[in-house]
Amino acid sequence: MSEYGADNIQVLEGLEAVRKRPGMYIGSTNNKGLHHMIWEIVDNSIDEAMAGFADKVKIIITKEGAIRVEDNGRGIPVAKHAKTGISSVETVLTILHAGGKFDSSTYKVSGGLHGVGASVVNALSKYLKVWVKRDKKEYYAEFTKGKIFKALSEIGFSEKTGTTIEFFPDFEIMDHNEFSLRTIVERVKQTAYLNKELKLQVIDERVNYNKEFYFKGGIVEFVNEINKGKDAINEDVIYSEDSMNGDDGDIHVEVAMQYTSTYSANINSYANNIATIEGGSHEKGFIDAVHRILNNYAGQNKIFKSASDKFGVEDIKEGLTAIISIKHPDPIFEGQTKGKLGNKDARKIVNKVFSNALERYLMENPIIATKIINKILLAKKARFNALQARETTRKKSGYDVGSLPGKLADNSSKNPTISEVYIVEGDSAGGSAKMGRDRETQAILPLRGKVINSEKARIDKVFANNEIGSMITALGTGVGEEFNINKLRYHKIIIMTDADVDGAHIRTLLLTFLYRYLRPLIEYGFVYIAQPPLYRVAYNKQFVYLYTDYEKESHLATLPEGAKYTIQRYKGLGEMDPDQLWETTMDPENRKMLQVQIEDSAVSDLTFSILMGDEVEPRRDFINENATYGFKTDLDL
Ligand code: 0RA
Repeated sequence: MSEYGADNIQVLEGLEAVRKRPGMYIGSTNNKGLHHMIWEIVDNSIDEAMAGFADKVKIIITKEGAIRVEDNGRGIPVAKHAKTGISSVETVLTILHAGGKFDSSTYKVSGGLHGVGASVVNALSKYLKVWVKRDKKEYYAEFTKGKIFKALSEIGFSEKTGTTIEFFPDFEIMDHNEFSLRTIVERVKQTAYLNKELKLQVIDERVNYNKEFYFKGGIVEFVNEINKGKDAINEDVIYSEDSMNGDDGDIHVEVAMQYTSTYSANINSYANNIATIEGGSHEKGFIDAVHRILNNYAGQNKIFKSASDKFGVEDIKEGLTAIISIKHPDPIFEGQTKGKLGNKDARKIVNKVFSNALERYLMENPIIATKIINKILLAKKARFNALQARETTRKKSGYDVGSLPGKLADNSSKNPTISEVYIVEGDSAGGSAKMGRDRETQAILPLRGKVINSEKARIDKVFANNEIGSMITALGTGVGEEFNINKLRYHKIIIMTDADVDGAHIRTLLLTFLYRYLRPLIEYGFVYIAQPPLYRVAYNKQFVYLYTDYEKESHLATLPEGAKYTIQRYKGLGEMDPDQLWETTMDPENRKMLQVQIEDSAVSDLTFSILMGDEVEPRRDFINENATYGFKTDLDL
C-alpha cells in the first residue's frame, strides 16, 4: 500500500478557479451538477471501500437539506502535509489536485466522469464540515466557500475509524434546487448492485426515509431484477468474474447475462461503477464473445443449412439482458456524453473472460443451449422478414428510400438544426397544427392509425407498422445497421398528444419505439414532449392558460373572493383553434416543453418493461406511482 503523500499531489492550486468557472469542474450548476456534488464525495468513500478498508457508506439528506456522507474506512490522514504545511484533511479539501491520485494501487471510481474531488465540492458549498476518526481520536474541521473556517482540531476520543463529510451547497453559485431522494436512490441502488460486498444506506430526514442497499448476488441480482416478470430461457443467470492483466495493470471483469422470450436487448455496461451509456470496448468484447461462441456452437451442432450461414449480431441480441461491469486502472471515457469506454485492452479481456464462461455453460447445459439457439434462429428469421417488410412498405407507398411520407407537412428550411417535427395525435389536431405552425421551421406529422407496441412485437411487425414507417422516413436517419445520426432531418422531435389517458398511452408507445430502435435520438437530447395547457381561465375580459392543476389552483387563489370567472378544461388538442395551439404549445417564445432524458439505462429498461410488457399488475401499480414513464423530464422553456 503506497502512502498518501506530497508526491501524489501534482499541481497545487487554490479554489478560486472553481467558483469562477463551476461548470468546468462540476459539469453544470443545474440540478445535475448539484447531484454531482454528492457523487464526488460518495465516490471517495466507495474508493475506500473498494480498496478493502470500509464496508459501509451512509448518505443522509438532513432536515436542513444538506448532504452528509459517512464511511467506516481508515479516516482521511490528519498529519501535517509536507508540501502545504496544513493537515492532509485540510489539503484534500482546500487544494485542487489536478491529476493527483491518492493511491494508484487500487481502482478509483473517482477517476471517472469528472473525478474532480472533494475540494471542488468544498469550493461550491456554503459550508462543509468534516469529522475524522482515527488513531483512537476524533477530529473536526469546518470550511466556508472552500476556505478554512475552523482549523482541524481534536474534539474527543473514538474507538472507531472513518470519515464523515457534510456539505450545504452555495446557492449563490449553484442554481436553487433541492436534493432529490429518487435521483440519489437510483444511483445508490445501481452502485450497490455493481459492488456486491458494499452496504449503502440512504436516509432522508426530510421524509423519514431509511433504507439499506446491499445485494449479495451483485449483478446476478441486477439481471434478475431487470427480467422480473419476463419469461427466462436460461433460468439461472450465466455469470463470470475474473481479473486479467491489461495495458495499465489488472482489469477486473464481471458479466451476467440471461435470455428471455422478449424481443429487445437490454445490454448495460459500466466501467468503474460509471454507466457507459454509449457502450465502448468492454461492451464490444462481450458482444463479440456471445456472437462468436453461439455461432461456433450452432456450427458444431449442425444447426445451419450451409457453412456460410451464420447468426448476425442483431440476432444474438434479441431478448438478451446483460450487465457488463469492469474495473479498469485507467479508464478512458469518450464520446458525445463521455459515456463510452475507450480502452482497447478491455475489449480483448472481456471477450476472453466471457467466451470461456459461455462456452463451458453451453457444454454443461445442452438443453438450455438448444433453447437459446432456437430463440436466435427465430430472431434471424424475423430479421429477414423485417427487411422484406421494409422493402414492401417502400414499394407499396410508391416511394423509395429518401422520399417522404405523404401525410407529412414538411417545413421549408433544409437546415436540421433549426427544424422541428411535431408528431401529432389525430387528424383534427394535425390540421390545427398545420395551420398554426411556423412553416419555415416546423413540420407536422399527424398519426392516424395505431402505433404498435415495440416492446411486445417482434422487429418485422414493428417495421411493418404504417405509423412507425412514416416516422422513420420523416426523421431520415434509418434504423438498425443503416442508422446515421447525421441524416437526422430535425433536431427537435416533439411528441404532441392529448392530455388524457389515450394521449399518454400513445406518447408511451412512441417513446418506447424511439427508446428501443432510435435510442441515440433520446441520448443526444433531440426528443421532447409538448405541453399543451390544461385550462383556460377567463376573468374580467382577460384570460390565461394554465398548464397544471397546481398552476390553476395558484392562479384562482389570486382572484378576488367571489370573482366571476369561467374555466375551460381542454380535453384534446382538437379543441384548440390553430391560433390558440400556436400561442400555447408551439410558439418557441411561449411554449413549455419537456426534454426526454434517460436517467440510467438499466433502470429505464426496467420501467419500460413494466409499462409495456405483459404483466398487468406491476404495470398498474407503476402507472399509479409514476407519471414520467421511466424518463426524467426537464423543463425547457
Ligand atoms: C488517503 C489515504 C488514506 C485514506 C484516505 C485517503 C481516505 C479518504 C477518504 C475520503 C472519504 N473517505 C475516505 N477515507 C479514506 C489512508 C492512509 C492510511 O491510513 O494509511
